[in-house]
Amino acid sequence: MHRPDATPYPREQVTAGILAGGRATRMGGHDKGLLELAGRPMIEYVLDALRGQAARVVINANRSFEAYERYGVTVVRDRQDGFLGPLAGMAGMMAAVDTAWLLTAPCDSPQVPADLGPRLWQTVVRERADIGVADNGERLQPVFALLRCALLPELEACLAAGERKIDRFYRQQHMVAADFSDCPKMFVNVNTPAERDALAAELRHGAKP
Ligand SMILES: Nc1nc2c(ncn2[C@@H]2O[C@H](COP(=O)(O)OP(=O)(O)OP(=O)(O)O)[C@@H](O)[C@H]2O)c(=O)[nH]1
Ligand SMILES: [Mg+2]
Repeated sequence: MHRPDATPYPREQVTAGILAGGRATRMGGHDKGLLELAGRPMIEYVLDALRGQAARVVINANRSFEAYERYGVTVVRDRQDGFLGPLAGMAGMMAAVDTAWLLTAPCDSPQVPADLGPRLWQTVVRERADIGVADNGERLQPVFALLRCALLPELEACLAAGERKIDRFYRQQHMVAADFSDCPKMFVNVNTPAERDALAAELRHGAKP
């Protein structure tokens, strides 16, 4: 019998896109992706987690292009200027990639699960959906998503109409939520210096034998 949820994860048709295009105002304007966390720039944690889940990785950024290019990835700007939010970054990446799917994660959540893409994929395939989004058990976490790149015209129309909220775009599409309530660490994100210090202490502690 055909079991749609057994459809293997199409890694070769997935580009991972790291959202690093924000202003980081709560971090004093310091580019969050390049900020050190327990000895490494934050983006490196996310790169390491996503590399195995995609044919290639791109970084969405609006500054620090050379620093990000040193990771050997394509750096993609937002589709529109003006820091319109992550939705503009998603549109920029969808326009730049040549795979059928875009897997997104933010640069400021260093504990991305190694099976984020495959788990989102299972839900997408089961429901024949165009977008799979992680849910932490309480609400959608829309920056962790698997999106069909063919949605670009719809996304551009939505941005052109002034929409900035990711959730509202998703709800106009065939979207499914994927339960990640068993992975609370993936949703720990770093917005302020105090949050950075707290997570660094936790990671260092966890690294001890
Ligand atoms: N491409 C793009 N990404 C953004 C933009 N604003 C926020 N993001 C990304 O969305 C994710 C969540 O945003 P926030 O945690 O609010 O980060 P931020 O906006 O840089 O930080 P604050 O200025 O302190 O709100 C992060 O990965 C940001 O890089 C934007 O205008 N364009
Ligand atoms: Mg913000």
